[in-house]
Amino acid sequence: MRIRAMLTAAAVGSVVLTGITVAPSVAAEEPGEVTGVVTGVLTPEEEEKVHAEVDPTVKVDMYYEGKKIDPASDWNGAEVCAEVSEDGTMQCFDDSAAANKHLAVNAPTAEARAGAKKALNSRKYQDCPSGWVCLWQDSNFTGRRLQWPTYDTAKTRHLDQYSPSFRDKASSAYVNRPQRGVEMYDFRTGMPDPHMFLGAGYSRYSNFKNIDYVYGGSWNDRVDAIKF
Ligand SMILES: [Ca+2]
Repeated sequence: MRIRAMLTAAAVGSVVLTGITVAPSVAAEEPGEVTGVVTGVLTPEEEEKVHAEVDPTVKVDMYYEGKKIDPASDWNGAEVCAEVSEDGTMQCFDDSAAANKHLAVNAPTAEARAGAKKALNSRKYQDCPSGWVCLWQDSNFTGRRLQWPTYDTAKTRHLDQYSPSFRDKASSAYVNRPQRGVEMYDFRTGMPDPHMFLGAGYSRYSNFKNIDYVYGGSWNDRVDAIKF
């Protein structure tokens, strides 16, 4: 892995200024659709400027697994390539997870590093579609997942109903809808059943270990039923 140059603050500034002007896709967490598209032709001055800025004969160096990719080949099996230096150098990866892991540390700007880090840490919850409630077996929205749609009225399901049973397994959750929270239960014999409420409004719970359980400990691996 080679990163060519550490950029100075001034250079970073110039990257921002000369970057793509469709800003929402850079900064927004969940960018909305672009509603307007403008098409047309360049003025002669604009044309001269853009031609001066790009030279298709100057090839960009692309690296994958520590080696330069043969320009005559495809990407040697890589799936994602990202610019990692202001000189245009590209680093290629097997998948998004590998890319974000590398870029969280090595991307050329602080903003790009932060974005990669965020994507690396929270990407998984987006696997739960809008309008659904999801429970994962592991923390940080990983492992086996169960998901339930939003009906007109709330339903209750015992997690022992699934095969293999999901009872005492849930560790993270995402309520991916604007309204109606979720209630979860732990059935206990000989003592009142604890319950907890997950808020509506696209709320995420990355680790049930962070949620206190009324009899001590946490809610991790305790949920027996869900009302959604
Ligand atoms: Ca339980």
